[in-house]
Amino acid sequence: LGYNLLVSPWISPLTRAFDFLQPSAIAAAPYAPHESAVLLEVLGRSPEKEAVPLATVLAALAALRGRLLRNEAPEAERLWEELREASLGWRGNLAEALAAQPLPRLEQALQGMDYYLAQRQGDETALRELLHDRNLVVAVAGDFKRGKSTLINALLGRRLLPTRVAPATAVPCLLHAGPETSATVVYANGRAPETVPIEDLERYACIVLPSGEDDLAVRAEVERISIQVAEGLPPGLMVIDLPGLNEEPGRAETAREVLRGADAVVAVLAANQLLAENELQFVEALWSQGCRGITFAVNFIDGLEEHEVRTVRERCAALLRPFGGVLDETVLLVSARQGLRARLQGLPAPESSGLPALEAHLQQTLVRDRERLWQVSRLRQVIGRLDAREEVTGTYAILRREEVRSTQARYEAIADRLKKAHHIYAEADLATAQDIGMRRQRIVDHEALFESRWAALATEITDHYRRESLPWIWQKSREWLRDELIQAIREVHPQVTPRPEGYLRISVPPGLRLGRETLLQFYLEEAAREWKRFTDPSREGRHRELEEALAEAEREQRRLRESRETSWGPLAARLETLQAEAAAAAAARDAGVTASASASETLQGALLCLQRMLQT
Ligand SMILES: Nc1nc2c(ncn2[C@@H]2O[C@H](COP(=O)(O)OP(=O)(O)O)[C@@H](O)[C@H]2O)c(=O)[nH]1
Ligand SMILES: [Mg+2]
Repeated sequence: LGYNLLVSPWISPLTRAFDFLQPSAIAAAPYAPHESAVLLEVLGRSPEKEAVPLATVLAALAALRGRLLRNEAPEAERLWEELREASLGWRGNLAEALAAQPLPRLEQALQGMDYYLAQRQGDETALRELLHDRNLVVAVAGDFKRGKSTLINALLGRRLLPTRVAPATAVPCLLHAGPETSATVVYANGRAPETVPIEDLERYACIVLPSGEDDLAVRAEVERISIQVAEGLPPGLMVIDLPGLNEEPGRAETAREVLRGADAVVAVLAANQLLAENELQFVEALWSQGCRGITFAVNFIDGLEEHEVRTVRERCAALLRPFGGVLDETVLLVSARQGLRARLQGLPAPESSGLPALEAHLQQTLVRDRERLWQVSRLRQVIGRLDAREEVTGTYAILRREEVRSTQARYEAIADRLKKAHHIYAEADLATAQDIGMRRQRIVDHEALFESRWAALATEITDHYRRESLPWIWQKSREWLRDELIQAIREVHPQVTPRPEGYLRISVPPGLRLGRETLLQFYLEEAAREWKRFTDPSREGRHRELEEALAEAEREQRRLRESRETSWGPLAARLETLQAEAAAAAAARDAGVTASASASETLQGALLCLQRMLQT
């Protein structure tokens, strides 16, 4: 840029970012060689005394920020913030660097910039419009009731804009020269603009007073008012009367938005309330955005005594010096009311109103130096907007990255809980299944015990009756059978009641001629009956008990499964939505990173383009 600066405020964040990127990114193939060259040039100089061209540092910043954003490490984000902080003041430096250029170079730079923007992918029409619209935009700004509207009226020599004791201007009023004086209301909701009689301006431009409620509906949708002025305004000048900056937040924001697009600013202050906290902030903000054509009109001097005027002059000189304020050059003491009064009577504004001096100054800066003012301002605005875009998109991408991280963390936490729960459930399932199996087995064993004992007894009986002699069968076997039976019953059912010793009955066979087999059958049936009589109740009772225990275990298993469904279901569903959320966040992050990378590239390219155009 032909303008050098000390790099000290930027050197340490640059070094840190550069060091951070060294291993991962610098070696990577797509790293543009000139970025390394630029950075090495910056870093190779001593921060104390050596200077580097501004655009070089800015291009390095843009490049580094872009790279940091694409880096996933958390440090990259901190460094991004640091670089952002470090480069905050550069727009002012840029404005001064540009102001030092000869006019033909500035013109060349504008054309080069326009060409560059036309080549960029994406629609840069809004930015290019800034380079094509040759109007010089002058914003008249300040807190409410500083006499902004009155001052414009005084300069025009007529009561055109409404003024009031209460805050009056609610929407920006754009004044420009035209064949006749008229006003066009532009609506915010897409309604067609409407030309209204200039006398009715107050109805559209003013803040509603409690009495005028019917106007509210109309005014809420008014975005701005475009006013053609037949006399008193040089062509190519767009003067904007703004709502107060300390007003209702919506209107104040509108005013600030307009200010960002202003090529020159007339800051209206009040001599009797010089530079309140927020006024100082607004001036500082303008200055740091690189706005340089600031004229300070210190109004309301008509109410001051001679010695008070002296004090005001001294204070103005001291307070406004950091913002290019030079007494009687860019800082002018005026009485808008006095000037307006004289002019309304057809008289010239008196010297004491300060208006002639203010006019002379405006004539110089806004008319004679307008070309330079406009060119510097538009180049600065284009770069400023590209820089703002880089920051906004970068911050957006960082926030989305954060979002991806937090949804992923939540996803993992829930997935982990589900995994653990799965383990616990599996173990519990196994245990219940084992328990149920065991209970089933118990029933089987229980039945088997009775059956096998009976089978053993029956075999024993059969063996005996076939082996022993018939007399033994006739005389002894009944006793023998009785003992065997009691023993078998006691084996399967030790606490049997009534006691079989007393109550067990085996009948005597009916006929003497019965053969061995028939006797066997007879005693078997007798034994079977008594066996059943003594063992069935206990066998069945125990069987029922075991069945009930099994049923209870099965019920418990069902209960477990159901309760699991209720806790597992929502968790699994949450996991699914989180998965979708994480995917959406990742998509937003990717889009953000792409947009930001492209914004970084555009800014970097614009700065390099500026540097080239101004060096040739
Ligand atoms: N005494 C005096 N009053 C003024 C001066 N300039 C404006 N006023 C009054 O201050 C009030 C607010 O003025 P206005 O132009 O509406 O202020 P704005 O809100 O900044 O546009 C009106 O009543 C004006 O008449 C001035 O230089 N001296
Ligand atoms: Mg006003």
